[in-house]
Amino acid sequence: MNDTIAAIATPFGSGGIGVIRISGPDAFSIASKLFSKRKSRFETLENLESHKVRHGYIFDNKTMAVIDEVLLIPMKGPSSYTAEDVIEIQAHSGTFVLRAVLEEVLSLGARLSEPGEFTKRAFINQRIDLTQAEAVADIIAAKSANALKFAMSQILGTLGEKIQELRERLIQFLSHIEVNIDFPDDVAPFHPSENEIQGLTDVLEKCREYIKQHNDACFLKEGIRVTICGAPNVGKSSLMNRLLEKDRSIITPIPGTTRDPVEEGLNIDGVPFVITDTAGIHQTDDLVEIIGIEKAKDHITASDIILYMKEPGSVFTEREFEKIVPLGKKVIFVVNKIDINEGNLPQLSEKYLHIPTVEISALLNKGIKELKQKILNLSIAELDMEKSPVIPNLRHKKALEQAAESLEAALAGLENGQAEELLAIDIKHSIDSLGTITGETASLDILDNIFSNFCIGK
Ligand SMILES: Nc1nc2c(ncn2[C@@H]2O[C@H](COP(=O)(O)OP(=O)(O)OP(=O)(O)O)[C@@H](O)[C@H]2O)c(=O)[nH]1
Ligand SMILES: [Mg+2]
Repeated sequence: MNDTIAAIATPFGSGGIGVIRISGPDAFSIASKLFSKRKSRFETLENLESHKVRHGYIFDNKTMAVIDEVLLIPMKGPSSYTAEDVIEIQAHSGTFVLRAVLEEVLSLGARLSEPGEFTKRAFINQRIDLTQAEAVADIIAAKSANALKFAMSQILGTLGEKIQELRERLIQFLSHIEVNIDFPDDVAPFHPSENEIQGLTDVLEKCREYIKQHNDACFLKEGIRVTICGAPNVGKSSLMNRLLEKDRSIITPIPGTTRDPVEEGLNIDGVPFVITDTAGIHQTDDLVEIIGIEKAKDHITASDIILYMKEPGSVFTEREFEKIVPLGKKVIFVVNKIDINEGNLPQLSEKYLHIPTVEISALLNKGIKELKQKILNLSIAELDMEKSPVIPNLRHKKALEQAAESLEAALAGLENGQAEELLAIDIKHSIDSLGTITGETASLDILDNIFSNFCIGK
């Protein structure tokens, strides 16, 4: 933490501009040794005024040749990304030129940063909490408008603040118990008020609510898995291509065309999906088809929504349906090729009438919009995006589960008249678990794990 780090902060390859970032106590002195206002002669800048963009040139310190024409942005700590002295150099973006500038910076005493080290310094210097640091990675990885919205809410500190509120309520309760433990003779025996007990129950409820929000919304990051399945030749690949609006799967009149599952990302109204086209499921002796059908079944098991396809005129049997679709899965019944035989649709029995049905013609591109809308409705029915701006990630969820478990133990202990010392231990566990979310009590392992997933320069 006492040294100065540097890295190329923009992606490799050609582009408009590329940014080199330097952070640490020597950032300003390094900048003054390689940056000059004039291209003809090197002129050391005595004072780099903070937050003022300067135009100039980067020099090779040995040969005194100009490496690039740049903009230089000095930011004095703590008013910077890392809360340390930071220099950002906007150079031309080419792999060679950026490396040349970076090498110059390193030769003047900076060290190449590790992945996520700039953000880690922002966290260690307490400019941001751990949830905000994680949100930086989420913003970079966001694949949909909603994922970006939630990441932005987290970077503004919403989740961190909510967790902090819960922790503070528990800390208050704990201090009440501890007074009793430390000075048993001076104060009345420990009897939490109704209000205090209600407080614990409220915190527990909140933990459970956030866990539920994680479960409801985690698909926003990974994408909801949708698998198209059905008999050979019903038009699964044709539907796949219509959904994606591009020729991704091979379509032929020959049954058994698709063998390997074909997977592709799709965004519907800002919600990310992963759509899979699979081999037609039927009885066969063809070894390749058999393997394809096994893979299709694996995808069906792992998917969140199944598009079960049929043709008009074909028979719907419960036995076949139940063999393919696991109990409790979200299903949409898709009847394709309505251009051929509109009247004669497969009849669903009473038991399956609740399944949404959509009639389409993949060939004529009919009914695809309605199907997309049904897929969307089925996915986000339970999630109120406006009301829940706080979406914990998997790490937060695990910490919340631990916090909730300790709180349940504490509440049960209160009912059974458990000793104050044991009660204090449970409450303390809960406080510490919540602290790992914001980073207050996060171990080095947790920190390393989080920041090693960042890119270099962030
Ligand atoms: N008339 C009509 N033909 C269609 C429609 N959708 C697909 N087809 C035709 O049906 C045939 C099979 O289409 P595919 O999309 O390859 O069917 P599939 O279910 O992927 O078939 P397999 O991969 O072999 O299981 C092709 O000749 C398509 O042109 C439709 O809506 N109407
Ligand atoms: Mg196919």
